[in-house]
Amino acid sequence: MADRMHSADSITELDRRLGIPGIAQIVEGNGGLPKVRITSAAAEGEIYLHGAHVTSWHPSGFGEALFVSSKSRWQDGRAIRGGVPICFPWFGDKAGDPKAPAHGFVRTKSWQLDGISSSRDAVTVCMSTGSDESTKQWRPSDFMLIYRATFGAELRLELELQNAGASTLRFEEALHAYLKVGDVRSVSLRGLDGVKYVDKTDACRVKVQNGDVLIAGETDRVYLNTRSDVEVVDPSLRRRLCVAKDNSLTTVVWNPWEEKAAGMADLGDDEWKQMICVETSNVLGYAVEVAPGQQHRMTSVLTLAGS
Ligand code: TA6
Repeated sequence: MADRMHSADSITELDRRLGIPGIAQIVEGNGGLPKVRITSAAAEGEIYLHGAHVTSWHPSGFGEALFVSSKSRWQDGRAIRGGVPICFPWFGDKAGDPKAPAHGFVRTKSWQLDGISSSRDAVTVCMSTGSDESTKQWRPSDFMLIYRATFGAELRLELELQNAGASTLRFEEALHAYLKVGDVRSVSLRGLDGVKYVDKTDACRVKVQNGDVLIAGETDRVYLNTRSDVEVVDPSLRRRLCVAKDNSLTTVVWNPWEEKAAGMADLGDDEWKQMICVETSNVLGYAVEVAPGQQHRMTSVLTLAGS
């Protein structure tokens, strides 16, 4: 398993082996962490080996779609604030284990870069990570996670879990996407009307969404049993960001708002206004169970359109 592969030589070696000249280069990113930088006709983008973390995607003709905090940390063992963190094998706090890292352990791990391929209109980066000593202190399971990120006119993210163990593996998962918006106070989210949700800002009470989702305070909701696309309508940037998904039965919507944001060291003071998280996921009562030798794949597809 790849871990701590950050020397300049190893980055150069990785680029020599897997880079595609003029299209995909492996270079040193923030904090000296290696990243794949994509510059194709269809889109530009970035993904770090640290957490297999996509930090940038902008399809040609549009600006950046993802939010990354100016105060984010860029170091082993810490999560990047923004982009698309991968939450696995639990979401939020680990039940009964307050010492366990929030959102699991793969977003703070260095993943292995397995390959980069390019077609006429998209570039696919494939990474993987699996169970090892560091994961077994939290979860005894044997597993392999494979992640394919395709950068093109759409951003397609596929997370595949392979159960390499002898017993059924139960887990939660989320692609915790931070979408960049002009002003979160003026956006509306379509596609969740009539859907039940758990309101984490109100003692986890279960409520029903009425109409579009508007953000007028701290928002932390898990929408349940929904396969629907979510469209973020952004009048300030005059665009619509759509999140479509497959094999996902929950959607998390989050914005910390002012007060909570002020308490977050890795988020700039006013930056909460420029982000909304819409998270393709399987969490809470919709955790996934995979039998030995079987796999499960969850997909999220981001698209941008003018409005
Ligand atoms: O996805 C929403 C959420 O679970 C919130 O409860 C909030 O904690 C957020 O994730 C960020 O979590 P983090 O561990 O990255 O600070």
